[in-house]
Amino acid sequence: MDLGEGIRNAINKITKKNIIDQKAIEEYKKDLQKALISADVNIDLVFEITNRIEERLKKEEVPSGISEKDYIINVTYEELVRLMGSSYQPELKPKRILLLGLYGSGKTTTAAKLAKFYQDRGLSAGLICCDVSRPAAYEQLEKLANDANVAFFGIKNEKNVRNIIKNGLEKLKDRKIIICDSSGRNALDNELINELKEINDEFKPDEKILVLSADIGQVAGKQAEEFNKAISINGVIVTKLDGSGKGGGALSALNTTKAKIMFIGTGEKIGDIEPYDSKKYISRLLAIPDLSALIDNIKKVLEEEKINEENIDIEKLDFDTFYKELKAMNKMGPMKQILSMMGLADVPKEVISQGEEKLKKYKVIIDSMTKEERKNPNLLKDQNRIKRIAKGSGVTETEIKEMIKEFNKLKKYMSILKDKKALKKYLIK
Ligand SMILES: Nc1nc2c(ncn2[C@@H]2O[C@H](COP(=O)(O)OP(=O)(O)O)[C@@H](O)[C@H]2O)c(=O)[nH]1
Ligand SMILES: [Mg+2]
Repeated sequence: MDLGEGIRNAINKITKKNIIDQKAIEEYKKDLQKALISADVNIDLVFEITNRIEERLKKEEVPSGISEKDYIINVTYEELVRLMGSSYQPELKPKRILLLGLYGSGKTTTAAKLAKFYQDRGLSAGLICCDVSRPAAYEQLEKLANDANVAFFGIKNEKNVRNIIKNGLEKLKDRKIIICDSSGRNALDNELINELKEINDEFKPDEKILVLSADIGQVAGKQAEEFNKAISINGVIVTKLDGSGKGGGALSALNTTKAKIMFIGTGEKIGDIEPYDSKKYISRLLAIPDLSALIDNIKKVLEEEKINEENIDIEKLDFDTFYKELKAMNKMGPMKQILSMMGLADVPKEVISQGEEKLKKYKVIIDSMTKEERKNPNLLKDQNRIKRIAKGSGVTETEIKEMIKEFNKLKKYMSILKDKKALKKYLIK
C-alpha cells in the first residue's frame, strides 16, 4: 500500500463515521501514523505531523460553509504540504548542469529527461557522457539522447574526464543547456569525490544536482548532506517516485535538510519529469484535484466575466446574466469537485455541467426573448410567451421550461454561495 492509499483509506474511514468524536480523531491519527511510517517517514516527523493534525481537528472549529469531511482533508493536506513542502521553478536560461549520485539512482535517465525538459522550453540541449566506470554507459546515454532528440558527446573507452569535458564543451558550444552525466558508486568514497572534483574543475557547472532514488526513503536526507559536504550541491532530483512506497520518507527527510528538491522523476519514460511542487504532489497523493490550478482558473474566469459576489445581485439575476454565468461555469472545468470541496455538494448537477450544446440552445432561446422578458423572468409564467419563443427559436416548449427550471436552480445556488461566502474565502486565501 502506498502512502496516498494509506492516507486516503484513513480519510475514508473517519469521514464515513456518523459522529466524529475525540475517539474517531485518535483513531484517524493512528491510521495516519501507520501510513506515514510504512512510507519510511522519520518517526519524529510522523509524531510531529500527526500530533498537529490531531490538535487542529480537536481544537479548531469547522468553518461555516465547509463540510467536516472537506475540513479533515484540508487540514491533512496542509500538514502534509508542511511536511514535504517546497517548490522549484527552474530558470530558463543557458547553464551547465552536473548530475551526480550513486549507482542506479537514475542519473543517466534523468540527464536525458532534463535535457528534453529544457529543450522543449526553447533551450537547445546537449549531453556529455562522463561516466567512465560503467561499461556501456556511453551507449546508454547516446541512445537516450537520440530518444530525446538532443545532442550527445562522449569518447568511448576514454578514462580521463578532463579530456572528455574539454572536447565535449567545444563540440556542444552552440548548446544552451549542457548536462554532464557522471559515474556512480555503491557508496560515496574518495575515488568518486576526486573524480567529481575533477569534473567540477573542468566543467564549471552552474548547478550540481544530486540524483536520488525515492526507494532509499529517509536515507535521502543523510545522503544529500554527505554529498553536500563533499562537493557542495545546489539541489536534488528524486527519481522513481512512481514506483516506490518510500517517496514520502525521501521527500520529508530532504525537506529537513538544506537540499532543495528541484525535480522529481515519475516514470521510466523520457517525459516523466517535473519541477517539484509539494502542493501538486500532495494533491495527487490525496487524489484531490489540483486545487491551486483550479482556484487560479476560477479567479481567471471570474475576472474575465466580472462575476463576483459584489457584481451578482441575486434578486436581479435575469436571463442575460444567466447565460453569462453558464458560459463562465463551463470554462471552469470540474466545477463539481471545487464546489463539493467547499461544502456545496448540494448544487444541482445540471447547473454545473452545462455542455456546449445546451449553451447554444439556451442562447438561441434567450435571443428569441424580448428585452423585457430577459430582464423580467417572471413574464415567462405566461404560456403564450413561451409558445411564441418556441416558435421563434425552433426549440420545443418543454426545452424552454427546462431552461427556466435551471435558471431557478442557479438562482438558488447563487444564494447558497452568497450565504456561505465559501467561494470568496477560497479565492482570497
Ligand atoms: N520507474 C522509474 N524508473 C526510473 C526513473 N528514473 C530512472 N529509472 C530507472 O532506474 C534504472 C537506473 O537508471 P539509470 O539512469 O541507469 O541510473 P544511474 O546508474 O544513476 O545512471 C533504469 O532502469 C531506469 O529506467 C523513474 O523516475 N521512475
Ligand atoms: Mg548512469
